[in-house]
Amino acid sequence: MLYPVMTKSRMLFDLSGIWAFRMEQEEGEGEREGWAGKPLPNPMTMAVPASYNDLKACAELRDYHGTVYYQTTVRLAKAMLEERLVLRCGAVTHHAKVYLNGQLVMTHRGGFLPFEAEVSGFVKEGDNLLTIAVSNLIDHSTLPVGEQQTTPSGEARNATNFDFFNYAGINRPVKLYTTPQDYIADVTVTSDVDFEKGSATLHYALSTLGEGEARVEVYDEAGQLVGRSEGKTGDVTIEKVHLWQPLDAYLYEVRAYYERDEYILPYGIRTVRVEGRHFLINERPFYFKGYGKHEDTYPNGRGLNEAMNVKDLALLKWQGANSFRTSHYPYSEEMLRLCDREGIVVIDECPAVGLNLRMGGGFFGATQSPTFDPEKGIKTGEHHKEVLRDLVARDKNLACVVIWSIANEPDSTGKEAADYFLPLFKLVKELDPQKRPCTLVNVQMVSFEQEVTKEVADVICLNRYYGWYECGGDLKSAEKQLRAELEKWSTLNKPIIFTEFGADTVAGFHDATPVMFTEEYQVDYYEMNTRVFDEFPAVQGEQVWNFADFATSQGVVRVQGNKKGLFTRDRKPKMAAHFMRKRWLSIPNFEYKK
Ligand code: GCB
Repeated sequence: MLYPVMTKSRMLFDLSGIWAFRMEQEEGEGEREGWAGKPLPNPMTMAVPASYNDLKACAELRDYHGTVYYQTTVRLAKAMLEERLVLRCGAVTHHAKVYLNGQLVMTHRGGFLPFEAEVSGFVKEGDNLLTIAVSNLIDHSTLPVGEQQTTPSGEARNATNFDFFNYAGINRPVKLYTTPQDYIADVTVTSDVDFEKGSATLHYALSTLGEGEARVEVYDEAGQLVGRSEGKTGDVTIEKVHLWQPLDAYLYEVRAYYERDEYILPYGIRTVRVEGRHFLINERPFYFKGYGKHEDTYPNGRGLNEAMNVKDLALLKWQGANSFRTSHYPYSEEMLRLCDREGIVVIDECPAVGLNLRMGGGFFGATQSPTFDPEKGIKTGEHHKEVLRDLVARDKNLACVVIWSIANEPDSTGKEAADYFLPLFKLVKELDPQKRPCTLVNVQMVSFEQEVTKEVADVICLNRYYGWYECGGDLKSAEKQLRAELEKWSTLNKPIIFTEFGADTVAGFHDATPVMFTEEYQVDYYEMNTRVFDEFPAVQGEQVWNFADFATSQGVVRVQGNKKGLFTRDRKPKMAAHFMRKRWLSIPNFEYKK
């Protein structure tokens, strides 16, 4: 799905701002009372985009369970009605029903991907009432996975089967845009690089609706036309190509035309593939240095925070890092476009987290049951495919995305898991025009012997907590176990990336004899783990858990949130941030391990 942009044929309106807002007091109240068709009764004010949870000082809203209503009046000029008008939501978490003037325009399931509909038939010149009903309920059929429960005091509770706060609301911008009646619905671009000649050929395909002539023009960063081609599909060869490189981004502009319509796509040219234990970007072995992150800031919650996105990438560069994983859901298009601009390498993860009921769901509330049990297990199969389809459709043209992550820490053992996950690898390979490498992030509880995706995964991604959950406080034993495990994974002759390793650390806790939760212990933890990584040629990357402290469900293992950040939640470095900075500044992006 195309990101909405302003061009000479397309008008774009961002509906961000203050909307009216109301919680349902009981399920179905909004529909019964017809809230979508009239001004909400006694509304609160609410910022869009943002998660609603932390925006007022009340626990009722923070821990709300159910459906809330957002509403705004959209005043349309006549000129907008003369074109094809589309309403687009960047992400509504987790489920949305969108109404215009009381009429249902579209519904959407899943909280981290965009959706849109043509609304020309639903609107009129002047005032239009836009209402979005948002549900935050998650269960065994949603991604991420949760569970509906009742507390001992009789209240409905949304148990999350994952370790991040269930922030909800209109988390990304709502926009209106126009296109001509004959329009470009999608643009797909792939490229072949001839490294000897220093040239590249772009292969493009426009999907269009209506009647018309199509062509494509490609411009360099100086605004010079470097190639063009006629037709809905075609090739454009660029001599003396300027490649997109990690931390040295270069973006061409692919300008697609179809009759009166123009769409402009920034496009970085680079290659990516796996060869043996090397992960090659532009044919050179790349070493991943960076983080698992979250979209998590105060008080925005998971709401788009562009200022913090800019800051985070600046801190990433300050640390000598070059990459991150969008743990544990697709991040905003705004963030990924920023990564394309800044040359940050991204592992793009779908929201498949919590598919591990057999493991008791960790500490986070779901009931233990066989993960794939037809009755008590997960029922995410079809939805998982849908989400992967939408994810690839959204991000397929981005240079920054170099790996697709199919799931984080699922129960990937046994025949049922193989039946569930192996087809997903196949599907992503089919869907992705660039055929990027795919992975599934392995949990420590699933051993080398048990992991059913290790043969099909192009890259082995490991989340390991030796020195924390395993051998906590005993780094000597932790080191021994980590080494023993790495011996096994190394035999696969595939690149291994540690996509998580970390230790909870409360900023300001210190001790001369390092103990868990102190800044000294976090430094020792990272020193030990990275020393072992350096011994193994197959380890081609290290992404710490986590970039910054983040909000999560309450529980005895969390101290006002998950404290494994190298930075605090307000982005102040802990001692380990300086330690990793020193290390990463001394590790080159390429050819660290030949
Ligand atoms: C994990 C999960 C991550 C948690 C982390 C932790 O394995 O993938 O979501 O936050 O551990 O801190 O326990």
